[in-house]
Amino acid sequence: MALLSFERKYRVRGGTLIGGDLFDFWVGPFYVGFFGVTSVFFAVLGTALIVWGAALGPTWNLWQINIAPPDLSYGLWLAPLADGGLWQIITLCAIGAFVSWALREVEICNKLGMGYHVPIAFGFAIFAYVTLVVFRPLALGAWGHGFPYGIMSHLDWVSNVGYQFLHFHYNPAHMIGITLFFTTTLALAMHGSIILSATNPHEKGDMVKSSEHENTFFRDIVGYSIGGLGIHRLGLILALSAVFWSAVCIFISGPLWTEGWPEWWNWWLELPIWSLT
Ligand code: UQ1
Repeated sequence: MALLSFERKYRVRGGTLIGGDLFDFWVGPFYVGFFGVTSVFFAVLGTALIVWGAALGPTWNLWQINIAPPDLSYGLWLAPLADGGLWQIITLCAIGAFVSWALREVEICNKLGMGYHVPIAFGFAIFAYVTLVVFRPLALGAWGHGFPYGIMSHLDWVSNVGYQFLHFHYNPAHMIGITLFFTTTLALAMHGSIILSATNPHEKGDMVKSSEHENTFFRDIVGYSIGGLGIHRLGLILALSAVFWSAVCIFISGPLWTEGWPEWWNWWLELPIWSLT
């Protein structure tokens, strides 16, 4: 089979970041690697600690289980396990698992001789998570500023932090983030639909259309085609920018700005040009 013979070609040792040949093998379709082992280790330990935290809590209702960070009074210290300490270790496990997964992606890229676009993209997601549970709590001086691990509780956290700044939609970085998220879905909707429309014939037996048809469609409709490779570059930069500005919008809320976000726009009213007489 073509796929299998290709896979045999790249299923060779090498490309690992540390440990040489240690765990440099596959189990079924999965590459293991040193970071596959650390991924599973952190994921299993973190999940077990979540179950432990749930057992300490008042409910097994999946929607209501909540593992909260320490009280603000603990500052940046370690907290007792039942009082936010579990949240702290679970956070370490999550970061350990996410970073291990990204490094396993890097090793697979090395084996295939490919660029690092996938691990870099995943790195942006990790960066956003770490901003929420490490960078911002560090900047505010307490782990208690991290978000709680629970389905409803993390939604409540988002809502509460939003209202703490009166109206989060006035946060300029939030505006940029939302715009980028919407533009990302626009780009993927356009891309997915143009590829399917070029692939699916009008009539049974019609030829599949070429990339020139895709170019021509966009030139006809908007006067410009970004091209088959270009749309993927655009999609990646849009998606990564959306994640980046989301991290910025929450990080500046508190460490850099403590009033309501609507007030931030007073800089406009306070421009000296309005008071010229
Ligand atoms: C596009 O121009 C293009 O090149 C042919 C694609 O590749 C298949 C696309 O998927 C899309 C969506 C476009 C249109 C994008 C712009 C920015 C005009």
